[in-house]
Amino acid sequence: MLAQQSIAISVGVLPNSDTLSNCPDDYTYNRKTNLCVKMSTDILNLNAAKSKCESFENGGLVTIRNHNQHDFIVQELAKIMNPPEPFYIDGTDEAEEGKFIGKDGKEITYLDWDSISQMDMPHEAQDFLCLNPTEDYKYEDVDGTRAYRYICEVVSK
Ligand SMILES: [Ca+2]
Repeated sequence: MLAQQSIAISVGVLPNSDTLSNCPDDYTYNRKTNLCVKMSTDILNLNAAKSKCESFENGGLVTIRNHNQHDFIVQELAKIMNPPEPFYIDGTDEAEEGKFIGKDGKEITYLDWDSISQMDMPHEAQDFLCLNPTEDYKYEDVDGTRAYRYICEVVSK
């Protein structure tokens, strides 16, 4: 006699145009900007923050490429942060002063500096980007040693 086999029917969720196939559950996907991001709840120095974001495949600190993406991030931060705090994002000018390179190796041409960054200490020692909470999350260059919140992204495959 043949054993009765139970047939498992998997109830799959149909792919939704508002999601990215490899965007993790606890990340937020924004279709307009094609960003899949997560704002950290912990605070870490730059290297530790970077490693944490990289624990997901195709993950890293978020690279902001244009005004729309920056706007989206600022809006998300406004929803969750009160009072606002600094956040690390991707981009470094370690190799060549003043030329910020993203994690994909390409230059970041969208740089929305705050009013103080370009006038303060020598920039040789400040090679990383952070969003300045006191100036609408515009950019500040920092040395990466301080523990801040950070924004991770997972890039589409
Ligand atoms: Ca620098």
